[in-house]
Amino acid sequence: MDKYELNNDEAIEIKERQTARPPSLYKVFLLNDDYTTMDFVTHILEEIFHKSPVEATQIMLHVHKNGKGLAGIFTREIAETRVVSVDELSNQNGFPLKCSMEKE
Ligand code: TYC
Repeated sequence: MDKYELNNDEAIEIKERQTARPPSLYKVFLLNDDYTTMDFVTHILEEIFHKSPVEATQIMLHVHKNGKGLAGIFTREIAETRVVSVDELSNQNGFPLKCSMEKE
């Protein structure tokens, strides 16, 4: 962003940054639990995270075995929206499925 200051009747341009900073990225992880069905987790990965059926199944099994797994990497607002969508769809279907967000 440029800033303009008046000095001796002249406008002096002060360059504060040469280039725009790229947005921070956030990892969204799905968390394992004992109650959500494997089918529902796979459905979430396909519908909310746009994974193929094969990849969705692989991620779901990874979460089931290891406790958590990467669903995707997004800018902050998109990551927050995905987390809320998982929460809403899980609640509507009576599952306790949760996800978490971590800044990269
Ligand atoms: N552990 C669950 C089961 O045995 C399946 C599951 C996988 C749940 C991934 C949540 O994020 C999850 N039914």
